[in-house]
Amino acid sequence: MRRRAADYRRPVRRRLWCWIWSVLVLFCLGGLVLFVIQHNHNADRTVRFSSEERTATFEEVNHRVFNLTDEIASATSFSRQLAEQMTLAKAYIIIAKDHNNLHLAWELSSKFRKSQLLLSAAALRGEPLTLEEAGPVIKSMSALIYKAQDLHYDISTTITTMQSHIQALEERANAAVAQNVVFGQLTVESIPRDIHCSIIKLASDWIQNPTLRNVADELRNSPRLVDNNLYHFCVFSDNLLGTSVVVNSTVSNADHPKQLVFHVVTDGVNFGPMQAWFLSNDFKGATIEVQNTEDLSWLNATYLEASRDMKGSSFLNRLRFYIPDVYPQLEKVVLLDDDVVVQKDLTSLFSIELHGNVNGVVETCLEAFHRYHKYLNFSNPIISSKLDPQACGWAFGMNVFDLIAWRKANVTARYHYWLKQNEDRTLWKLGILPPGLLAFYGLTEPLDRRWHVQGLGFDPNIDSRLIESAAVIHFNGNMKPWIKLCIERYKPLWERYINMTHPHFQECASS
Ligand SMILES: *[C@@H]1O[C@H](CO)[C@@H](O)[C@H](O)[C@H]1NC(C)=O
Ligand SMILES: *[C@@H]1O[C@H](CO)[C@@H](O)[C@H](O)[C@H]1NC(C)=O
Ligand SMILES: *[C@@H]1O[C@H](CO)[C@@H](O)[C@H](O)[C@H]1NC(C)=O
Ligand SMILES: *[C@@H]1O[C@H](CO)[C@@H](O)[C@H](O)[C@H]1NC(C)=O
Ligand SMILES: *[C@@H]1O[C@H](CO)[C@@H](O)[C@H](O)[C@H]1NC(C)=O
Ligand SMILES: CC(=O)N[C@H]1CO[C@H](CO)[C@@H](O)[C@@H]1O
Repeated sequence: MRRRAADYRRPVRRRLWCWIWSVLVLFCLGGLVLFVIQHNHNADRTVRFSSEERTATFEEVNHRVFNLTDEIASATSFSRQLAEQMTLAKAYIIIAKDHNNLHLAWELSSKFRKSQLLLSAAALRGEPLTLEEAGPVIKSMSALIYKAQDLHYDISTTITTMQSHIQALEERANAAVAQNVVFGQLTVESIPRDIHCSIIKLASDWIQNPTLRNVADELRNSPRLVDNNLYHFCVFSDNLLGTSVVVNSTVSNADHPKQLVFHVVTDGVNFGPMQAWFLSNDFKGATIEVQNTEDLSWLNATYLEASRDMKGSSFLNRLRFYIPDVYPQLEKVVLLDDDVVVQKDLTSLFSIELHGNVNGVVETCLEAFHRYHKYLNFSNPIISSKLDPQACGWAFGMNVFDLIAWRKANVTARYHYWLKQNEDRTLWKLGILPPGLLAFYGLTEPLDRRWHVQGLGFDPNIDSRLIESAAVIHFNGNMKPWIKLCIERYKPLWERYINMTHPHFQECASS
């Protein structure tokens, strides 16, 4: 009986291995493609440098990178064997941690680091790894991987972990591309010149046209802005095109656009142009209020002081933690980021039961990666004593906020509390998501995934049916639809909501 059982299991194991290896091969190919893309960026950069700047050192570095690429692609090289093992080891580190097998995870990590060191040493000196160097590491890593495999982790864990691992790597590769000099240049170059030109024309419209300003003044006192029978949306942004697409796509897909109210807050530079744009275009009768951060002076020294240490996130970004203060009469709002496109009527969001929670949001932990421990330092007792490291993460972009529950739970005070705890930056480093995860902890209601589909700014392989079924798609990531370096497949989804035949765009394009 026992033998039969063992015989029966073996083909399953073999299939698992086949599967793992095929994922691995695919993954390596993908990695290679990314590597080559990166390399091409480097090459691009070389071309952009003037001949004086093109020093020997620079060429040398590029040259070495190229040779390492070849080396890893070679079927017989030790670097390649090591790189493949590292991928597998990485996946098993995650699985082992998920199963609380910390010792195994630790052993694998230490071998992983050793391999990294070997590879980087080889890259630095520009020569392939030798059998003497690589042999012992490859052997001991094989033993560990065999041990991990022997612990019978089920196939579906392996599949999902591998997938999310690949996704996370892609994310990181894209981030690396973004930090690239080339990317910086592209971003600046590709905020198209004619858009700059149009924004200036809109600013002068605002200054020169008293009718526009009168209409805006009237709107400021409109009872619709505080009417809780209407549907209220907030957009805080300095990006005119992005904000216009958010508003236009929302009204274009609404069953009753006249019942929608948009509360846009922007900075001093964009205030005039946004006013002029929203007043002189047709948004199907929706109410659109534009405010200037400079006029939110009551968000006074106390509050600004509390978020003073939030380096790297602008005032507009942080404003989301003060929504009940900015709109004291409102009871429920939907917050939309300026890089989303709305594809369905959103009014039913407002009637979803939040069960007393403050924040209705789509969670992101379908992938094993996006849990709280990924964002926050759980070595710190302030965090680990109060939060569950496995709690599911989420992302800003489309949030339903119950402002009554918010005020009752003092979420803004919680936000201030966590900022204060993080004065020495040991809880998290950057961004508004970590303090958001903390401030809304235990006050979050998960929504159906189709309300908010993310990743259009970094993941080129999102399922078309998922995108089609999404109420809101989010271009989070670096490849925004308004820049040259965007993902072509998704660009039309955004572009169709901006009317480029506006006279200013026409004049600016031809000038
Ligand atoms: C700052 O604003 C808060 C909330 O609006 C208010 O309670 C407080 O009195 C203000 N402080 C100052 C110094 O104006
Ligand atoms: C919210 O904060 C106020 C003032 O800081 C405090 O009086 C009140 O008890 C707090 N409420 C809760 C539920 O923590
Ligand atoms: C995490 O918190 C611990 C305990 O406060 C601290 O020693 C460590 O430096 C923190 N890690 C980071 C990366 O800040
Ligand atoms: C709004 O989107 C529609 C497509 O649904 C487009 O025809 C129209 O030109 C857009 N309006 C503006 C002001 O961009
Ligand atoms: C686009 O803008 C032009 C000029 O403002 C306007 O005449 C036209 O009707 C708009 N088209 C759509 C589809 O909104
Ligand atoms: C494997 C490989 O392409 N190696 C290259 C490393 O750099 C030298 C010098 O340019 C080339 O001759 C090699 O072909």
